[in-house]
Amino acid sequence: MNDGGQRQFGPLGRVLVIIPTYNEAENVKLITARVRAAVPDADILVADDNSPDGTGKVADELAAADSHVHVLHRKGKEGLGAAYLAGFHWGTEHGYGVLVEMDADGSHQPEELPRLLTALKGADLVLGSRWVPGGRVVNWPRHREMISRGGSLYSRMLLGLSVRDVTGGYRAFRTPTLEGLGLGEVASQGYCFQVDLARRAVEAGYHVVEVPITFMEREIGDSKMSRDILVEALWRVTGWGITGRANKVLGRRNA
Ligand SMILES: Nc1nc2c(ncn2[C@@H]2O[C@H](COP(=O)(O)OP(=O)(O)O)[C@@H](O)[C@H]2O)c(=O)[nH]1
Ligand SMILES: [Mg+2]
Repeated sequence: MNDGGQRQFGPLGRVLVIIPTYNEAENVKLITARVRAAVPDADILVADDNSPDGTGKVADELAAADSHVHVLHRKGKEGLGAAYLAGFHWGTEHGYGVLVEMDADGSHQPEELPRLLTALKGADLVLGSRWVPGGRVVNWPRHREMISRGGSLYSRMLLGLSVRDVTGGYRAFRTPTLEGLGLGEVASQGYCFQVDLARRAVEAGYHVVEVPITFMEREIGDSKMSRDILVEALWRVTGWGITGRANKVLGRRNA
C-alpha cells in the first residue's frame, strides 16, 4: 500500500458492477434492483455459472427489461475466481473505467458503493473492509468471523501486507489497475482469489485504500463456502509466503 499522495488520478469512467452467481435466483433480482437504485449510472454484469436453480434465466429477464443489466453465461461451476476473470475481461473489452466486485447475496450493500467510488477517485484500488475502524459484520456465525479474521491475519503475516481485510470481496478497481496485475497467471479459484489480487496489487505498487463497510450475512440461499475452498486458500497463501521469503533471501524480486 503506497501513499499515492503525489499522484494525480484521472477520471473514473463508466462503472460496471460484476456479480458472480451460483444458485442465487431470488437474490439476483433483489441485488440488481438495489444496485440500480444506489448507483443509477452504473451497469451490471451477472456472471452466472449455469446455476441449476435458473438464476441465469432470471438474469436474462432482468437484462431484457433494463439496458443497464448484462449477463455472462458460463458453462458450469468453475469457482468465483474464474467467474470474476471472465467478468473483468468482458468489462475491459466493453470500455468500462471501473470494475466492481460484489456478491449477489446482499452481504455487500450496494448503498455503500458510492463511498467506495468516491475513494477510488484518489486510488488505484478500493477494498471494502470489515476489519478497519468503522467496518463490521452483522449476523455472521462466530466460526465464519474467526475463519475470516484468521485468514486475513495469516495472509498479512505471511505475505507482509498492511491491508486489514485481505479476503474481502467488495472491491472497486480502476480497469488499468487490473491490467497491471498479471491476471493471465491467476489460478486461484475460490476464496483466495481475493487474497491473490490484493497481494498482486500491493506488490505492483498500486495505491490501495480500505473503506469501512458493514457486511451483512445472507438471508436467502446457501453459502458456497466449502472445505475445499479453505484448503485451497491455505495451501496457496502458504506457498506464496514461502516463495516470497525465499526470493527475498536470494535477493530476487517478483521472481
Ligand atoms: N459464478 C459463480 N459464482 C459463485 C461461485 N461460487 C460462489 N459464487 C458467488 O459468489 C458470491 C459469494 O459466495 P457465497 O456463497 O455468498 O460465499 P460466502 O459469502 O463466503 O459464504 C455469491 O454471489 C455466490 O453466488 C461459482 O463457482 N461461480
Ligand atoms: Mg455470501
